[in-house]
Amino acid sequence: MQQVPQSGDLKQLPGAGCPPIGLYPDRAGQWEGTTLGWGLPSPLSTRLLRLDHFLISIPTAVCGSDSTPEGLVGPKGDTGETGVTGVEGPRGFPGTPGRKGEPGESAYVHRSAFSVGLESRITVPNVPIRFTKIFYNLQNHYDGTTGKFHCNIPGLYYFSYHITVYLKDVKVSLYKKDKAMLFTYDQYQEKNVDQASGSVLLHLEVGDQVWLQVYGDGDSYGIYADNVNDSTFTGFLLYHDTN
Ligand SMILES: [Ca+2]
Repeated sequence: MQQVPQSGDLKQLPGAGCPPIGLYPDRAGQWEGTTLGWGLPSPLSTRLLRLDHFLISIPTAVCGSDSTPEGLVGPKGDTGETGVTGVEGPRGFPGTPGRKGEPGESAYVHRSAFSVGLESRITVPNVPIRFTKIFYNLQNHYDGTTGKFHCNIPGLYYFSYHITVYLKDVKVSLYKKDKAMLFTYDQYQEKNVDQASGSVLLHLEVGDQVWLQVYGDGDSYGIYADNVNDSTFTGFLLYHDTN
């Protein structure tokens, strides 16, 4: 049988670090909670009084481990305003060096170029024209004895020729591996000097040969040559093959 508390009884509720809370029975013999001046704020006192009998059954709600009574969880509040951007922090330490990179392409520079001129008149058709005036042929990929360029580096090549035409028509073909790739035909005008030219990009493999020669069996030997008026033949490697 539960003992009816008497007015003036003082009970201490359990709880670590909990300040004592006095419980007084009211006149009806019911427990009524209030603080006894142990430093708890006045709103808490009011709250406890309002809880009335409920205090006895849940003493931990009155006095938790942090000595603060816990109420029911309220609804989540609104999101607060964004705070002011903080002050920039101090500069960090240098990072560790990265890994060594992969080996690059060979530094070897692929070079192949020639530029030659005509020194003597052409008299025979359908054979390579021999340009014997050498403007540039450092790699010796052009052979002045045959008039042919020999490919030593596979890749894309640019070829061009500029021909002075005098007294007769000119029919010239640029050959690659015994096949005519370009045809240039110029009709000579009486009492005049004409020009004929051609250029092309060709992909060559090692061993391929490129040259110029007069085509047809007609009277087409008008390619002019002397010491000052040059008919020229030029070629150079534009890109070498990478695979
Ligand atoms: Ca003409």
